[in-house]
Amino acid sequence: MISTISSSQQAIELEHRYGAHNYHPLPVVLKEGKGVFLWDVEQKRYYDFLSAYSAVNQGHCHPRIISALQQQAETLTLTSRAFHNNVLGMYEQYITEFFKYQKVLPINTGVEAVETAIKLCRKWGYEVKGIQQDQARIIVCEQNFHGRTTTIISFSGDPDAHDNFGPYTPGFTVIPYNDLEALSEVLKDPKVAGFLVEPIQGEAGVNVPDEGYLSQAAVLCKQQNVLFMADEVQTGIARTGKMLACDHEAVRPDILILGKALSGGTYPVSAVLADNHIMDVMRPGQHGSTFGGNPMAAKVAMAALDVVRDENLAENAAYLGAIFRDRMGALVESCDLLTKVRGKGLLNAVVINDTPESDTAWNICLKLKENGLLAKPTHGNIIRFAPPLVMTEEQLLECCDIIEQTINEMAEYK
Ligand code: IF1
Repeated sequence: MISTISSSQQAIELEHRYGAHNYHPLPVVLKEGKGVFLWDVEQKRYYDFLSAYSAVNQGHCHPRIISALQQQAETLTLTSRAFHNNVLGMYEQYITEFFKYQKVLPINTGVEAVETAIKLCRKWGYEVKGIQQDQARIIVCEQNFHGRTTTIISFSGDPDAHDNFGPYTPGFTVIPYNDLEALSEVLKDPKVAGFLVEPIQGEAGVNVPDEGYLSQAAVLCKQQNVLFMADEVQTGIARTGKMLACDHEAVRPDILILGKALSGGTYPVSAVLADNHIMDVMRPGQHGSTFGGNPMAAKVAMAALDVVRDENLAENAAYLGAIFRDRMGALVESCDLLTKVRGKGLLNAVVINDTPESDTAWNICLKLKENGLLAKPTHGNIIRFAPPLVMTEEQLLECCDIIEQTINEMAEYK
């Protein structure tokens, strides 16, 4: 029985031998994180440009969040919802006032929050909108990513996420993203209960929709008495330069889905927020989970949101994101290895001038790792760049230098 890991290679071999092969990680073994930095087993330091897919917006091991975690961990970790506890109500008031909704349903992972939103939407469809039983439809977009449970992958267009997991959950209609005509058309069906959409499609490669798409989609939904459900699991909590990506267009979703950075990456915490006329269709015994709303999650989430507000992380993300896109835009112009940079705030991606099947993006990430920066391709030829939002301007400029140096090195030998 191994008691300590003495090399990265040893750790990778153990994972290969004893762990399911459901991931293909970059060959780096991390053992410590602090702020924007990660250290591997051999003590090499890296800038983190993935932030655990935007779960670590507040930086690794933020002291205020860790302290909240530690204090609650020594006091009371879990009661289940069979009983009340002295933290949950305080948290529910905190988060509903923070995001200006009447109610919250606390849950754990992002996909559980999306599943919760789907159940809430369908139930509202039957009990409030009056849709015929088991006929409710929910509109989703091509190239979506909303998690990996069987219902969610039922409407995924990604063969890796979707294939050979059938039979699939019915009741979803897939339309093109960023296409208001297609949305307007499908909303004519009175059986439609909701529209589930990412304000920016993260996994699809940081697909930013046209200005006005979200606001006009919300208007179309309102006109047809359809719930607008924003999956802000990845785009929320200040990542895109506003507290919510929907804030860029002053859209207030009927159902707001949060996760990831809701805990600052310290604990699985997710939430679904809505007003009473929607949330009150959920009654005792109709939904929940063992850990949903536990006191640890509640304390950690309040600390994590305090940090986002007190450290002005949305403003910082907006400011640094503009600098990043300027620098990458200049790099795109100066070399033929890159074709585009896109994003909002500190959720950005660079498109590599090669086919999605090529391993160029992967090789660039390997080179970035050598140069002290960790990033990972999304689909094939797109590299997502998403550092923690606590990064300083000086650190961001240094990271731009690293990326430029790496691209120039790669361009030379391509
Ligand atoms: C993995 C992707 C990102 C999400 C949105 C819900 C969820 C996610 C918009 C579900 C989760 C994670 C899942 C993680 C990698 C990462 C990811 F590459 F898978 F697609 F970020 F883009 N809605 N995204 O992005 O939340 O249940 O995971 O807490 O599966 O490897 P979760």
